[in-house]
Amino acid sequence: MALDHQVEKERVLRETRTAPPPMYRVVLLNDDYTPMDYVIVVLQHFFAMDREQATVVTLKVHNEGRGICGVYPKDIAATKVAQVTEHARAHQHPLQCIMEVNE
Ligand code: NFA
Repeated sequence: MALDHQVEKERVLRETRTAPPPMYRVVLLNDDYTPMDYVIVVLQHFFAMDREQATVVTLKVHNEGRGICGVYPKDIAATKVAQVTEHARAHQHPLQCIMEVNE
């Protein structure tokens, strides 16, 4: 009967449902050596911020020790961390960029 069919469809949906994949925060950590202007440029370039947003995040990192650059799926977050770290090392800055699960 059509009703049995609908009930069965609902059971299959219930039993095959999976949680959405976790998202990851990309976080910058403060240090005593990386120039403020460099961090602002990095945030504009790799995280598509305008200068004003980038300045807010940079000052947050400087004053509070860390700041969130964005929240992404795992592979995108890992690529951002690698790109920022490579760019910083290529310019001899000790800037640290990490990712952490967002719940
Ligand atoms: N604390 C750094 C300085 O005073 C600036 C900085 C900001 C470094 C954000 C790293 C991240 N030059």
